[in-house]
Formats: sequence, C-alpha cells, structure tokens
Amino acid sequence: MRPTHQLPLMGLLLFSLIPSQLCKICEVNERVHFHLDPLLDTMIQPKYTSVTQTASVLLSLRLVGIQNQNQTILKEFSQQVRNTVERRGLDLSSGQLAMVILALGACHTHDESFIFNQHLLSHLENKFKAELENMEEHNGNPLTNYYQLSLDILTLCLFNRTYSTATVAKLFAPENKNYYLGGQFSVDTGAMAVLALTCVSRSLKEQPKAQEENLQRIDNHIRSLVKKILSEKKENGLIGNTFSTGAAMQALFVSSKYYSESEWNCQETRNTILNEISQGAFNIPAAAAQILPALLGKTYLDVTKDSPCNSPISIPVPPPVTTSSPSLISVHYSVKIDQTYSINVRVPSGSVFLDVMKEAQKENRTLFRFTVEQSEWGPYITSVQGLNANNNDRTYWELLSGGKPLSQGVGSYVVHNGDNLEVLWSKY
Ligand code: B12
Repeated sequence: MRPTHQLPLMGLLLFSLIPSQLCKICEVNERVHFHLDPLLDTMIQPKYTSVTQTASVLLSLRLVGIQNQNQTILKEFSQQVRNTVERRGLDLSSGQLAMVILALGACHTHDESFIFNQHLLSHLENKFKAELENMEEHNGNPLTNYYQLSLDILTLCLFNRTYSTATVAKLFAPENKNYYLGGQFSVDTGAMAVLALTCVSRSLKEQPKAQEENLQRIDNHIRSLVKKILSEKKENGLIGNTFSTGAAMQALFVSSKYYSESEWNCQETRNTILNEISQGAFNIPAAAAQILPALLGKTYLDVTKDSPCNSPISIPVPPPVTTSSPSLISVHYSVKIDQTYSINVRVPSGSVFLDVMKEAQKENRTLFRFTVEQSEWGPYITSVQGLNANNNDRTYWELLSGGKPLSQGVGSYVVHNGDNLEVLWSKY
C-alpha cells in the first residue's frame, strides 16, 4: 500500500482562515494545493486497464488545468483513449462513450477534431436512442443506468447536439425508479442528472423561443433532485458517502439558486474530504478523478467553456513504496443465492476481497468460481457459480462484510482477520 500523506493541523487551521468570499464554491486555496498531491499521485499511472478509467482521469486533469505543465502525460492518456476508440469502435456503453467525448473535448485541444472525424457525437445519439428503446421493452430499465443516461444528455447538450427536451423532462422526473439503487436514492446518479438538466435548462434559456413548459418542468426536477441530494448530507459534511461527495459538490455548485446558504456548509464538506484524502480514502484513480475537479471549484459543465483550463497545479514526485513481508490472516467467505455456500480461507495480511475470492475458487471451483469485468473502479463481479448479473432484471452481486454492504469493490476492500465476507445475489 502507498503511504498516506497526513493532513497537518496547520493545514486545517489555514482552511478555516480562508475568507468566506473565496469559498463561494469553496475551492482549495492555492497555498495549500499540496494537500491534493495524493490525488495526483494516484492518477498518474503509466497504463490503465479500462477506457473509462483513462477517460475520467484525463477529464479530471484537463478540467483542473494541468495540461500546460505536463503535456507528455496528458498526451499519453489522450492517445490511449483514442487508440481504444479506434480499436473497440462502438463496443462501448453509452456512458463510456460520453465520458470519452467529455475527456477528449475538454479544454479545446486537438482532440476535438478526433471527436468530429470519428462521428462520436452521432454514435452517442444512437446509443442514447438504444437506451430509450431498451427502457420501453424492459419495464423502464435502461441498457446501463441513469448515471450513464445523465452523462449522455450532459455530453449531447454541451456539444450542442439534438435531443428531445420533452423526453428529457419526462425521463428525468425525480420519482423515476432509476434514481434508486437497492431502494436507496443514489446521490451519484442524482448529482449527474442535476449537471445534465442544468446544461439543458441553460441552453433552453438561451434560445429565442424558449419551450416554457419543458423548461419549467426541468427546473422543477433540478429543485427536487437538489433537495434529495441535500437530504443525504451527513453530520460530517459528506453527501451520500465519501465517493459520491465529489459529484454532489459539482451539482450543488451549479444549482445554488435552489437552496439557501444555511442548507449546505461547503467548507465543512471540503474539509472532511481533505481529511479523507490524507487518510488514503481516494487511493484508486476513479475515486481521485471524481473528487479533484470539485475541490478546485470545477464542474463537468466547464468542459466546453472558452477560457483555457489553466492552473498552477503540478504533478508531484511519487513517494517511495515501502514493503514488509505479510503474515497470514483467516477470513470466512460465503456465496449466497437461495442457499449459502461457505468456506474459511487464509490469505496474506493486506489482501483485498478479490484475493479471498481467488483463494476460495482455487479450493472449490464448482462453488466459488466467478468472473470479473474491468471497470473504472477496478474489477466488477459479473458472475458467481455461473449466475450472471443482468441490467434488464436489475440483478447484481452485492458485496457485504459482517452483513453490511461495502462501499468499495473487490479490488479495493482490504480484508481483516476474522472478517465475515459475503457475495449476495441481489436486486437493486
Ligand atoms: C450504477 C451503479 C451500480 C449498478 C451497476 C449496474 C448497472 N445497472 O449499471 C449496481 C447497483 C449493480 C452497482 C453495484 C455496486 N456498486 Co456501484 N455504482 C453505480 C454508479 C451509480 C454508476 C456507475 C457507472 O455507470 N459509471 C459510468 C460508466 C461510464 O463507467 P463504467 O466503468 O463503464 O461503469 C461500470 C462500473 O462502474 C460498474 N460498477 C458499478 N458499481 C461498481 C462498483 C465497483 C467497486 C466496481 C469495480 C464497478 C462498479 O458498473 C458500471 C456499468 O457497467 C456508480 C457511481 C459513480 N460515481 O461512478 C456507483 C459506484 C461505482 N458503486 C459503488 C459500489 C461500492 C458498488 C458495490 C461494490 C456495492 C456493494 N456493496 O455491493 C457494487 C459492485 C459489486 C460487484 N458486483 O462488484 C461505489 C464504488 C466506490 C469505490 N470506492 O469503489 C460507487 C462510486 C457509488 C458510491 N458513491 O459509493 N453499482
């Protein structure tokens, strides 16, 4: 594991001294940018395994304006994204394609011509249509999810493409079931929808003949979603959980007219996040990439802004990695479908959930075999015992420890001696 950077007390004191007008969208003050080093350190890796990972890191670094000092790294990431698109063509989900377009389109670089030469926006329009068709055929379930449909609309809107405003107004009504995952309002999803709807609302207002009725409906959706997001605010200022707070902050930055100052203490949220950074909570690239823009006052709505993405942020020298020989720990692991299949396995300390699953699979392939897919957040469990997750049925493999759902995936969750781990066949 990488050593974490401790946030000194002095730093916290400095934050509380920043004048309040500077905190309008509470970005981290330039003098204390070094607290963001662990995020940059996590994001700068030579090669990523998933295109969404590379695209979301590229988008994040471009948005915060890193490109001027670190051309080589950003050129490398952009090349990796373009190569994948050329190789995989249309074999991307709608949201993956949207993410690719946002990353390549950010900050008006030469990559813009790639978007147009490859007709990526027309492809995205088609993929969005396919999402809608799937919803009609499968009880309102999209091919992917509402987080991705929001990314689709956000991208089409930012790049001035066509979409039906009436469809958007109907689709993104706050009572739609797709905002809920496992019965719980998904802050990430709601926040991404607020960004998309804000873009649509702003562009409607710029048109000479505004579609009053749709505009009104869309603005009401934003208001309700913002309310739901704020109702997920925790005592320490996090919104939803650690990993949804970045998207929530972006959504709240662009929708400040829908809530009063007393409803959100942005500085408190920011300080809690900085503390979490110092504890290593954002030690995977997706997590780092999703929190960084908000900490520097940027949102995905800035992607096509005219002002150049410039800032004095530079990439830190990575700290040396220290290793020590691990001892063995013992954990209990179960697969739950209609029956429970359990095993005790021993793994080296510092192992992650995935190591436990591999060990169990080694000992009994029939009961513990599984498959994974590489995603932005690392390995995603797609099947266990040959039983596949399916978006049309809203089924998935849920991860739990001690009976509680985990907020990390199998590639990140570090297991402890005596843990009671489960993968549970669930519906969201
Ligand atoms: C939709 C969604 C789901 C859906 C995915 C199915 C579907 N219909 O698309 C469901 C509800 C099934 C789900 C499950 C889980 N999720 Co989820 N999910 C999301 C959400 C809201 C959007 C993902 C997305 O489409 N991204 C955009 C596309 C373009 O990128 P992508 O890489 O192609 O997306 C795929 C992966 O993200 C994958 N996926 C979804 N969740 C997770 C979680 C992990 C750990 C991994 C590796 C992959 C993964 O599904 C996406 C579609 O195929 C994100 C929010 C976010 N901020 O990203 C949370 C999010 C990624 N999920 C999260 C978590 C924790 C989980 C679970 C581990 C929860 C659990 N206790 O079981 C499980 C995954 C277990 C497994 N099988 O490996 C966390 C990850 C945090 C972290 N540090 O790792 C997030 C950030 C939510 C949060 N704020 O806590 N998720």
